[in-house]
Amino acid sequence: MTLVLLTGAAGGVGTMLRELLPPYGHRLRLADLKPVADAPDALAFDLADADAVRAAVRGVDAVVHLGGIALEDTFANIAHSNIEGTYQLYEAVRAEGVRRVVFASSNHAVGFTPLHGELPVRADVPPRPDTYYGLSKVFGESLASLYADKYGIETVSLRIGSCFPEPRSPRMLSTWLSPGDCARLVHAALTAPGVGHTVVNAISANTRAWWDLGPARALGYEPQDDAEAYAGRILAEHGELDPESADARLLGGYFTTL
Ligand code: NAI
Ligand code: 15L
Repeated sequence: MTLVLLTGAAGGVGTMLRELLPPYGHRLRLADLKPVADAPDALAFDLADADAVRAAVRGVDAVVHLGGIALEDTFANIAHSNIEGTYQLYEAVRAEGVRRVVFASSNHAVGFTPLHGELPVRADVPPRPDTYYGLSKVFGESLASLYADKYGIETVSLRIGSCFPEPRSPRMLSTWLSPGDCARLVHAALTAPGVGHTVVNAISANTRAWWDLGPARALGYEPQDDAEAYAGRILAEHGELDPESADARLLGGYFTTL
């Protein structure tokens, strides 16, 4: 049984993982800026508050770091929650001797990667952020690399596609990460030996996938779901992807136009 700090526990992914991670043997300490529904013991603090972050991290075996702004925003807001917040998290982890972080990165760290090049897109493509939000994920991945090399703190950075209960658009038929596969991948990232800093693409076994899952599978991830099960309904509602649209041409889709 490991004790894991889950930041961003009030959010969409946090709410799903709260239910799905404990059966894998992980005990959770929940944290968010906002109150967490039905969890009176959850910690409430801003990730940029160094003392609060350090107290939250004390005594845990690992951190699943979901907290932060999850869409495009002003640079000031992104800098506060995602850049300062992630820095404070890693400083606390270093000071308290925590060995492992699973970092919720995003496809938007590489969102300007074209989809007309070599497919599937590998996890070692160069950074090509599509927003200030994506830029903050590049920062998070680089911070994880620095703390792995300098202090031996291990991180798996998950470049998540689209993690929702069901895919919501034609693009998500390629980018969906189901809740169950998210939990499988986070568990693999928490337990695989010797990860140093590893970046993996994080989607389900989608028939229309654009992303290579080799590095995720090397951690022991075996996805069970495929967005294709929803294709009939999604395509009847929205039609096929327009090949000229940003969603069809670039990995980050419409974020590249924001
Ligand atoms: P969300 O917006 O539902 O949850 C994020 C949580 O972080 C919120 O509950 C919010 O209160 C908290 N938060 C924001 N700023 C904070 C701060 N300064 N201090 C403390 N807590 C703060 O987002 P979601 O969808 O659950 O995503 C979770 C993580 O996964 C995010 O880091 C997001 O960037 C990443 N991700 C999510 C994807 C998805 O499809 N849901 C895709 C790619 C990445
Ligand atoms: C993300 O990084 C966002 O947090 C999420 O809300 C989705 O929009 C997702 O990417 C996506 O690309 O679908």
